[in-house]
Amino acid sequence: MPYPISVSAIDTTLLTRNEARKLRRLELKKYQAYEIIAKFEGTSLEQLFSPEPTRYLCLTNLCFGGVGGITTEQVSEIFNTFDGLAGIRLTHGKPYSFALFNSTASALHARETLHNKPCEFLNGKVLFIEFEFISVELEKSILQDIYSNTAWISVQDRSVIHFGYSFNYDSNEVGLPSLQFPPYVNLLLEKIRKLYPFISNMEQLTVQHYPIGTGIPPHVDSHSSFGPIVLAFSLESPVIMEFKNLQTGVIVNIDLPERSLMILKDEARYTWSHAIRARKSDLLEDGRVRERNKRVSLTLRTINPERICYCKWPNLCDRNIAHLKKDS
Ligand SMILES: O=C(O)CCC(=O)C(=O)O
Ligand SMILES: [Fe+2]
Ligand SMILES: [Zn+2]
Repeated sequence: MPYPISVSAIDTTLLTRNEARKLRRLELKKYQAYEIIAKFEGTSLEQLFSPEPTRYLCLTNLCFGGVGGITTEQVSEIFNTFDGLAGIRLTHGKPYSFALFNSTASALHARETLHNKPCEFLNGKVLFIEFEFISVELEKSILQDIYSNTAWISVQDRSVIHFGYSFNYDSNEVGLPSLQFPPYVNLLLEKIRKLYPFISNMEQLTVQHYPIGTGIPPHVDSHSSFGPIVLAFSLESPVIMEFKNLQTGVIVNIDLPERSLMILKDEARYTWSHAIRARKSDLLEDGRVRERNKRVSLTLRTINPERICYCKWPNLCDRNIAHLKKDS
């Protein structure tokens, strides 16, 4: 694996500001991953990585548990598609693992196919994160408004308030029309639609308060109750959200910073479950442990008026148009 280049040395001419920002963020992540390896192993990268190809590939941000938490089977599923795989060695407590090949050529082929290729899920097609979407001042005033509300109901260890429509956690279905949207939400939606014109008017808002150590179990927001886009704002503190591909079992951890907006669509909305693990700290990609703090989220959805889902995954769907056609 070649020695990492410095982030400041990236040529960003010909790129838009947004593309350049994304590239810099990616390079920074890679740079940090290399630095972490050097730190854990207590030696320099020149000592650790051969300048010539070898039979070994180092997989960064990948281990049991924490960020990149994954099983051997899940990694094997990706690498088994390459000839000459000899084995996967996952580490415990170190944020990197290894793939072993029978020959240098087969290792090189796998590396050329995978290295620097963004994960389908994260490449900004189905999951988007807008950092600092909400200003510090706006966050403060939204939180003031939220904490002065008295309509909280308890759900497991967290508290929720529903606006637009209520939600029944027993039947996992949208309920009756409820409180009107607070004015700040309309402001946020106006800004979202400028950046993402494909997003229609949201109709249901859930405000949730997570005390330290609490989370939300793995789930997919009800297909039949809600539309194809789910929005989630994070306030007050960041958290790691765990996504699991329901078809392959692959797990991807996404860091949701405070004041960010997350948009889920297509696969991210329908074929991956999401969860926040109930724990008091999160393990970050750079190996640091981040203590949790209390967190507030605002999730927004549209309503499916006929309670029918038109998604492309009827086998993962609770009430798909394909099932209904078959039954009639
Ligand atoms: O708290 C969050 O960011 C997500 C909440 C969520 O997944 C939900 O309400 O369905
Ligand atoms: Fe959800
Ligand atoms: Zn569906």
